[in-house]
Amino acid sequence: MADTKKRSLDSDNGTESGPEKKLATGDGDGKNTKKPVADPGSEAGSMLAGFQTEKIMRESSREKNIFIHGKMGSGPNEGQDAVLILEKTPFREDSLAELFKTSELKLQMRNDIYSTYHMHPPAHLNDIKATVVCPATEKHIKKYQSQELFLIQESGEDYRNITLPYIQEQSFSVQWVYNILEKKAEADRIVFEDPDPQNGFVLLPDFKWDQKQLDDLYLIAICHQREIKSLRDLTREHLPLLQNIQQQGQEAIMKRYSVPSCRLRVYLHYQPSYYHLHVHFTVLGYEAPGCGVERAHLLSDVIQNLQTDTQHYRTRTLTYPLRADDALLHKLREAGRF
Ligand code: M7G
Repeated sequence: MADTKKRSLDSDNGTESGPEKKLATGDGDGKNTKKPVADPGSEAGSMLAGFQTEKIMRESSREKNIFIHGKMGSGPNEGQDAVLILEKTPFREDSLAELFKTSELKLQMRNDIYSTYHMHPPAHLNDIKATVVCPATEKHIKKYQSQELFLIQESGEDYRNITLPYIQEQSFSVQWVYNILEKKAEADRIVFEDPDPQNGFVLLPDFKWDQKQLDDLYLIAICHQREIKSLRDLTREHLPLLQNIQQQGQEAIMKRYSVPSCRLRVYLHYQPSYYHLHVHFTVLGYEAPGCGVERAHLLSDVIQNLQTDTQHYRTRTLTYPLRADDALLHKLREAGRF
């Protein structure tokens, strides 16, 4: 069984052995080639230099991240609303020796056998993952704002009468999904693709994963079919698609990262943020945001439920959390459903 805990995926000496391969590229068939990746970092330059913070939306010293709403200070998006997420990256076992050797250490305090230090590693061992959403809509800003959550019980009828019209009216654009499917973006990140228009999908790293280590492995499989919005649309006719995603997705992850299927949590979100069917693959032991019981539906359960009843997800009451300021919550409340 692969030890995913402290495995690094970006060894500086570039050696490729087992799962410690560089993640540079995929050529779409699951092979790990050595083609150089376009370095998106080079185009970013100092685009955050004039970033103006308007509000700290969320911050966690335990998770070492901060969610900021602000305005871009320079570049083509100057003055536009943006969400900026900064997150300290996990430690990598393979860089520890270099960390010890090259960091500057300043004594903070010493007492008996105890001492604490400020450690200043060189820049390349001290990176912060930055995610920028720009221009950010009001809905994006709300998505990242900490808010009280309420659990909703949505019947099949509620879905058809309230949720579906709401989704059709206002949900996040899925342009980024189409860009992936059409190879207009992230093409060099594709780990596996089955191009079949009915049952095929693209598997690639989720943008929450920096791919530097396996202990927070996170990939998404995006199906080629465009008309499946979410779990609610699934019937038995989609079983070949779902089984294909499960099987080929797991195989591709085993091949590329040496993480076996028994170490993977494979699930769909209900509600998702983006209404184009996709499946999340995260490694067990990593508490990925949204992997809790109130939002995640294991793909294997979904498959079994559809095998038992083709109308399962059309008729069953589904439970999920909504944020206090979510317009859908207000619509359900207006209809006396909450
Ligand atoms: P979701 O269940 O619709 O919503 O999952 P969530 O974001 O509330 O979990 C969408 C998944 O796609 C999430 O895990 C996102 O991190 C991921 N994702 C979102 N965007 C905009 C991108 C993107 O541009 N590229 C990639 N690779 N992943 C993305």
